[in-house]
Amino acid sequence: MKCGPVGALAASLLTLTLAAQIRAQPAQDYRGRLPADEIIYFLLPDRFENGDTSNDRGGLQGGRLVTGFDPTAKGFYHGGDLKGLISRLDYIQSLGATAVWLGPIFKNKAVQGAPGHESAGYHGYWITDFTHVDPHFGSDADMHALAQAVHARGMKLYLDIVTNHTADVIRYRECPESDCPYRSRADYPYTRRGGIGGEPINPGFLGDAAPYQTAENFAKLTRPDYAYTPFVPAGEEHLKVPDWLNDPIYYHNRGNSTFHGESSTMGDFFGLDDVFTENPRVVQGFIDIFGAWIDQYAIDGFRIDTEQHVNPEFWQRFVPAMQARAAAKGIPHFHIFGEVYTEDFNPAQLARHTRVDGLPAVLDFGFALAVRATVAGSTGTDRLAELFADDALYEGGAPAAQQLPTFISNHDMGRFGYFVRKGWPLATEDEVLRRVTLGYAMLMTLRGVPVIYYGDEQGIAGSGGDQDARQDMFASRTATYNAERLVGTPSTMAQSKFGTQHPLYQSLAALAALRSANAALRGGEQLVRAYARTPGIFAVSRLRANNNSGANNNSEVVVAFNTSLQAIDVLIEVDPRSAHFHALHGSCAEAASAPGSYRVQLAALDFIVCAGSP
Ligand SMILES: [Ca+2]
Ligand SMILES: [Ca+2]
Ligand SMILES: [Ca+2]
Repeated sequence: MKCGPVGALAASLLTLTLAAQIRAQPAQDYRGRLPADEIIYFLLPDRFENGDTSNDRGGLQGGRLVTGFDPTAKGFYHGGDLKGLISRLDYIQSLGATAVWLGPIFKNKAVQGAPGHESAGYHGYWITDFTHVDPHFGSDADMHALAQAVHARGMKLYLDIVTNHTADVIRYRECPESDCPYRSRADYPYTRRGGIGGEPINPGFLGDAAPYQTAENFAKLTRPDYAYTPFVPAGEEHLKVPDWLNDPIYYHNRGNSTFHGESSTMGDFFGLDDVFTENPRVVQGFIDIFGAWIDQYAIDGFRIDTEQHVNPEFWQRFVPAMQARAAAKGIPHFHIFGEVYTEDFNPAQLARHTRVDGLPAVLDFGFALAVRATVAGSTGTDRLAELFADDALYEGGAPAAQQLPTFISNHDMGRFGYFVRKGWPLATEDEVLRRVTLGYAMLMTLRGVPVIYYGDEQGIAGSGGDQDARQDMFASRTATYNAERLVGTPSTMAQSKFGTQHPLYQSLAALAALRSANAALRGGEQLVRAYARTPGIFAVSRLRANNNSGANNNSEVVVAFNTSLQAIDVLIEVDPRSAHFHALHGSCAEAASAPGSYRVQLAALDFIVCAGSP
């Protein structure tokens, strides 16, 4: 019945050998890897490692409401920076990650919010200067050093970018508290000031619809006061960089989004200034901004924040421009994946953004919810089968779904350990650890590009989403974090957490090594082999993609999971040519039971990875 961590410990020697081999590869090899070959490690620079205490206040003088620095408050800067990250790249690479997805590092408005409700831009999503690194995180020179260090290891660097909004700088005369309700295009047309009874303005402007997104039409939009009267507060007239971003004409100025209807793309995200992304001047502005980051730092890909709040035509121009910019820089497989955050994460809604917007990939929220339902909940494994059947919806179909970044924890929803404890409140700590291990086993072996959320490998679970899922890897001074119970260790959040002995670190490293060594697990076609209406068996075959992999790679790799608390003993269908099997993880039957049939025996919450051969 022993499973997970013990098996992983046995595999850890193999892991370290493979990790050393991966590190020994010539660094330029990384450029040849496809997006699906990567294992992504997602971290928030403020919360990862503090390599330089002299930048903790971002060069600002004063209290926390000026500098944004308060390591005791979860909504403020804690001191992490790029130098700290550079010092921990060995830790990340030893885990088996091949790419780092860095939370936004652009200069932010340090503190925002109404009196008594202030918080800081530690998360990086309140950008004022799109062209420089936030001084809390270091300097542009530190960014160069980071990009160089990552690439020298043969790893890739993905930036988290925002084009939907900037920091909250613009205010409206009608409601200075930033709580203005959304005013629609019908009620407040562009051609009247403050509603249909108002004075005529912007004569000849035909609006923002796709056929009219031309420089000629937008030259007629000269007044931004059709819905509200926007203004930039005194002293902040040139806060944003590049300077064109300071002109209210380049914003929608229609009040706060309700996240429904037209306000989804035109409304302010909780007061954050919503950019007029239909205007070709704005499109070119963002192409220039983010193209320069590719040019200067040889960035390998972008994660796009709040993607669904920007009009499709913007992406139809922006995405090819970024791919061309990267290709010109010698980066052939630049990856772009959008955050499409919807109410139920229906794959149809996610896939729409690959078909209409032309995004190469979106973050697979559907995967996160399916694993949560089946492993942190008690939904039948048919939930997973349904998810993968819908891969047909993505532009390019199932092969394109191979490059969707998958995850089970993130900075907004929360960590998988939290969901397990919430879903199984009576579970023993051993069961919680097994469930988190099983969830990560699915992430590392099923189709998609695995994204490991920093700190999960140390057993960080947290108490919720957002600020409650953004803990410090360095010794925390935040009381709520320090009161948390970690999974799989008696350590506390008050200690630095960069050891490599945690059972989840060991399991993840073993799985990462397995994935990196096996082409079928990275980009192989996935056939769902077995599932049930109840918790229990879920099995797939990964079939090796046609490539020039070594002779000892098998054509079929069977991966089987048991999501139930009972042992299972079942037959699953396999390729009739797979007569023999050897174990890549766990205990695998050595031969098929008959051509096309394979016996799977699994302890509670266990999994196996078995490579077939003729
Ligand atoms: Ca620092
Ligand atoms: Ca605003
Ligand atoms: Ca928008």
